[in-house]
Amino acid sequence: MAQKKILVTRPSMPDMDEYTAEIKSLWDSHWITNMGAKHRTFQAQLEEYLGVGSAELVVNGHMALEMTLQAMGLEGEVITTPFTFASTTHAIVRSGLTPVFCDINRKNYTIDTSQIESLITENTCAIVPVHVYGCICDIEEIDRIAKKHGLKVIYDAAHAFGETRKGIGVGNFGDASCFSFHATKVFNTIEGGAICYKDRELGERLYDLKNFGIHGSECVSGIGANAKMNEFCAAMGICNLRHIDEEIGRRKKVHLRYRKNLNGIKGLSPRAVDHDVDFNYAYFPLLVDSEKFGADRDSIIEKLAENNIFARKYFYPITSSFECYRGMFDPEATPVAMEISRNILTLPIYAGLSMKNVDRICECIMECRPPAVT
Ligand code: T4K
Repeated sequence: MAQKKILVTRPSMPDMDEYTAEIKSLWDSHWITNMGAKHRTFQAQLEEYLGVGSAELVVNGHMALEMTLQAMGLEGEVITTPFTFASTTHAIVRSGLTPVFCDINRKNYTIDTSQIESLITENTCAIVPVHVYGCICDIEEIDRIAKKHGLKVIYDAAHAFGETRKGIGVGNFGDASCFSFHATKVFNTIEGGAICYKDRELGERLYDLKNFGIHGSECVSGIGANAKMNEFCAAMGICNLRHIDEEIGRRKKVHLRYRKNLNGIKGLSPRAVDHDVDFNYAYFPLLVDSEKFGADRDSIIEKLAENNIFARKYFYPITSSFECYRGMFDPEATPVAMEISRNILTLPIYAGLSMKNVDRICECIMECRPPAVT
């Protein structure tokens, strides 16, 4: 019998009645965008939840990155990693900057800080590290390097919503942290994002960029775009924020069940979880050593798909080898990123994924091994 499709993720949605109650006032006010009541409420609640001084709400995580790079008035080279979603690299390039790719570490696939300084030139203006899969970068070392060389640090925190390290909210690190609230994220506003920052002037420039630079009905003092979060998305944020701790708790159970099933299997490495991090269980990456396991990443993906289970190759290929960048970068310059990207898959994880289905997914993976190694 064909089983129901299991996708890599499934957006969390509040009870329909809860959302309907939340948006009812929009029919009274007819104020549905341009920093209305929901926007203001959600912004305040978000700042409190993330434990940050200031957060600017925007239309999506990508614009959070682009606007931050632009608001800082950066020029020249930006050190970043290619083991990420297209958005990180595209945001740098679309802002007129040149990405310089640093390799990642094998421990948690974030930027290899031991290589950053060798990539700094007189044209380097910033570092854009990625908390990939919600693994927090080596923030102390990045901070040290940035201070020593006078560089800005903008974290791509798209995967790290709600996480803390040593009790400090992830949005407090660097000069700015950019979050994504896309449907596929741990926390969603359908589409949406936010930039957490400390510098008040940066906040003013971000606001200009998100709202055409308008300051009052007759004053336009900045050359801005339009990246406002609308009231329906903000209302979704208000509802989903009420349930976020429960959501993360349910994801944790899925994560632990995967670990219980897969730990100790030769050739399979679930990513390590740092003990000083309060994790959000955004993704479940699994690194496959085909020689030891007896099957490679792609054959596992295929086998799962035959069983209506759709894991993903986040993040393959690495961004420096994208077709649109052909000839511009050398993907071989980041061999660890290349290797991990070729051998990693992300398994389905979301709050509503049953333990029965987690077990089924793991059984399918185990069935990929040839009889000789079982
Ligand atoms: N930086 C990083 C490191 C990021 O990972 C991202 C986004 C960004 C920046 C930019 O943030 P945003 O501008 O997106 O806010 C998905 C997401 O669209 C993207 O937000 C995310 N990263 C990326 C890692 O994953 P795709 O191309 O894989 O999406 P798609 O449509 O294939 O959906 C993935 C799965 O989710 C599907 O199997 C089905 C399921 N799904 C998806 C949607 C949209 C649903 O069940 N319901 C839905 O409504 O990029």
